[in-house]
Amino acid sequence: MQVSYFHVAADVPDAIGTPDGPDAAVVIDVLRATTTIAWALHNGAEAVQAFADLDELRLQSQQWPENTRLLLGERGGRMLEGFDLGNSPVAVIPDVVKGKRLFMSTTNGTRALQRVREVSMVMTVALPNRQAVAKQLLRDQPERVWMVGSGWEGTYSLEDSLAAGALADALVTSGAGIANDEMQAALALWAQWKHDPEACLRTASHGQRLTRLGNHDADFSCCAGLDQLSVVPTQTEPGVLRSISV
Ligand code: 3SL
Repeated sequence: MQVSYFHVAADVPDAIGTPDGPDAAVVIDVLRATTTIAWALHNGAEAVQAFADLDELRLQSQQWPENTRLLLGERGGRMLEGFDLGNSPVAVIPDVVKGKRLFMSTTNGTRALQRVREVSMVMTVALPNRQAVAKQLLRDQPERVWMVGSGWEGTYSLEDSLAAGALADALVTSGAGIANDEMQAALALWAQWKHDPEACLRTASHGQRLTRLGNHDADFSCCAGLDQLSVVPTQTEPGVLRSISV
């Protein structure tokens, strides 16, 4: 297995679906989309359906029974008008999400998912399910794995690189190879912050943005919690993530 990391969707090479393309893609949005997805599926959501485009989300969600759907999302960190939930991983508790389909759109995370949706194996990872995703990859042994960060509006984000390094660390110790410099740098970042990931999240520019928007202490703590969940959010049809437990 060879693992590469791309900081943002726009860096992903145009090779998906060709012999040079990936066998698996792993999307990362630590603050907060892929953390929320992991917790929502862990807490019993039927599926998370991700949309880059809000009009498309509204259209598709209306075709779903009202009592089993929830609209979840944000722009710029703020909950969207008319939506049921923002993008906080501590809000997707069992009482709220169990049995529901979550129609989700976020500033960056769902765009990254859209970029790789044609890859035959697509998963999402965050710090709470890092080891679960590593186990699944080690079991499936895709030859070429592309991790994709969500960043912020096309720019690098520290916390996504941290999680890429955390996942790579678990893979490399089981024999995976590093395929690009971005992945090497992410590993170095993980080595620096692994004893205090929450400090890294709070230092990151998006962490600071969330702090400016209000108290997000519970979100920081949740997003920084390492290896707590066994759920592997896996794309089972285009844009739809379901829970696979390892
Ligand atoms: O950018 C995203 O997709 C979101 O995760 C950002 S936020 O943390 O919800 O503001």
